[in-house]
Amino acid sequence: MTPDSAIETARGWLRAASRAAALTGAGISAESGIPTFRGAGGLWRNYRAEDLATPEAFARDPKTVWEWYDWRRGLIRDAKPNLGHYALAQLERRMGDRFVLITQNVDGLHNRAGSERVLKLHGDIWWTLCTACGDVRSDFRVPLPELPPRCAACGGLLRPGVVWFGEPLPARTWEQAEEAARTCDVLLVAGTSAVVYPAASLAPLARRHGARIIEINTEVTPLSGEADLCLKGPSGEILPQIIES
Ligand code: BV8
Ligand code: ZN
Repeated sequence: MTPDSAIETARGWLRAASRAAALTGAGISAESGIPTFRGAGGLWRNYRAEDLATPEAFARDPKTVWEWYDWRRGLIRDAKPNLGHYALAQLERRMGDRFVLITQNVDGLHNRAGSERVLKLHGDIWWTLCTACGDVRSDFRVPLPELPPRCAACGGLLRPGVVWFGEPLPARTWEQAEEAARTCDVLLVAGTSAVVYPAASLAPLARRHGARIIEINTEVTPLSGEADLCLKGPSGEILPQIIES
């Protein structure tokens, strides 16, 4: 299928959908200058993200893990949402609660682009959690005054409010994401390598419930063979084309 007719088909499916959902990954923020996990930018001081985003790494060396998050918070603070984020915010305005946005990203760019209902499967880099007293709060300071940062309430060690490998996803959020996948007619899957679970199980779940899967990615992924439509290219260019009214 030529890209134009594929774009036209995707637009038609989306317009005809009574319920739609989108699952986004790090690739949707790539055009905002934020490195993806498994692309070239996924390396930091020769560490792999998978080696830093774990409770074991944090227990062993909280300072180094926080240096990575502090560096990313700085990048994200200076980044701007791109046209892909804005297109999904527009889709939410058009469809209301018939549209659900699910993200694996912790950068908060969907919110900054105007999306109001965002299911954050892996948490939010702007939240901290106290490992001693459980205090949870948003903290936008960049850079943080000390690494690792300390709890204002009890002086305990803070951790980033994100879900690390080996940790369960927030239960209510995950239930809502599964419900969205089961009930949507169209699922857009944009900018994800589809290798991290359980997030990667949402597209097969949607498909089993009769949804059409539209993948938007610059590469082929393990999902590509199952998607009903694969739109190859940057999400910042493709999402506006398939969503514009
Ligand atoms: C859990 C938050 C259980 C932190 C993240 C073996 C087999 C299968 C599964 C497992 C296994 N071993 C372990 C597991 C489970 C594990 C997992 O899936 N591991 C993978 C690596 C195999 N999962 C977990 O541990 C999860 N928890 O299972 O708990 C449990 C249950 C009950 C009780 C106790 C335990 C937790 C997973 C969450 C981990 N946290 N992030 C942080 O961000 O700092 S995951 C991390 O990867 C990010 O959230 C990221 O979003 C996510 C997925 O990556 P992607 O978003 O897809 O990004 P990636 O770089 O990979 O790909 C970018 C894509 O964009 C590419 O395809 C590229 O082509 C494309 N792209 C680039 N530019 C563009 C573009 N596309 C469009 N436009 C562009 N411009
Ligand atoms: Zn505390």
